[in-house]
Amino acid sequence: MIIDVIGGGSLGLLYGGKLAASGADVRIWCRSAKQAGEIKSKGIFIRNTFGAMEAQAKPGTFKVGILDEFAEAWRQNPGQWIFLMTKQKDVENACLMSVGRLAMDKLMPGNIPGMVCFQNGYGHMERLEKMLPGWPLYAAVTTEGAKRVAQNEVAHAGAGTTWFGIGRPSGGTEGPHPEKLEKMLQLAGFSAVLSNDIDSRIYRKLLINSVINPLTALWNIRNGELLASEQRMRVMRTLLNEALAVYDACGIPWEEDIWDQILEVCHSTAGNISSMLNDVQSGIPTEVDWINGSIVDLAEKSGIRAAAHELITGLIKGLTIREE
Ligand code: KPL
Repeated sequence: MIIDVIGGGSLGLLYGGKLAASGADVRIWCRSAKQAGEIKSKGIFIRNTFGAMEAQAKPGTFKVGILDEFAEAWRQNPGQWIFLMTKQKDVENACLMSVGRLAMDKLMPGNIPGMVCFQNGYGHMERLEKMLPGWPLYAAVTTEGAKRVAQNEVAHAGAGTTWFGIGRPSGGTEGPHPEKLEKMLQLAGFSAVLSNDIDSRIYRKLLINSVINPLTALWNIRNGELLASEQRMRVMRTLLNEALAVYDACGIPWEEDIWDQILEVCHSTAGNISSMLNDVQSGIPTEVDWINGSIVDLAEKSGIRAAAHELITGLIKGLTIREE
């Protein structure tokens, strides 16, 4: 079973590297030829929190290329699963350069690969469904913590769990042997779960990210530092309460203990830098439009306003000039 990993960011290197190191048949597709060349000649290194080597994908044990080459390589040797591991803002672009080209091929339903989409936030599954009608689209929610530290190296900041399942827009079309994919991921050392309730995981993660990510980014603090003062926790609560009112207005269910879950994530990832703070520190656009911006959109759709989420979206966008 061939797995094509689209994206050479932190998650792409983590999953691609660990899968290749476990002997899985993996092809990794990067945006830049420089990164592809670096990975091809040196392989992929995954280090744990103490800097020790957790896994190493040796050169020659997997394939690597640039996005532009994906469609032709796939036509010559079709793969069964695609992991879309780009950021939300790059979904369309990366897709147009790679997977989207296969959409014109009129593949027979049994030959269409399953695609697992690892984006944070909300909205990408609907957009992908328009680009890839009839494809088996799976959404993934992961609590793995990873940071790319070199073109071919990733620091595995915290082992988590990855749930994947058929996202709502896919209309229930199954990918090829999803249980086999689950096993392959487990064999590679991931705690992977094939879920039949992925939408509630997505909505729960959206709540968690919409509270932790913008505040850590705005205050330039690690996740655990959110718990350091009553005042910070009151701001967290304000964002959460507003998001819950939006969920109620949209008829989206939420769990009674969601506040405790958020506090638990702050504890268990206390030393981590959130992905949004990481983007701000790297001076690149954040995913705020698809996290807090999604709460604002959901609110608008149900005729209410999410003023706090609107405000925080604007404040975060002000932090990275290129987002203007
Ligand atoms: O998912 C995360 C992120 O940083 O995007 C959390 C859960 C906040 C962990 O850092």
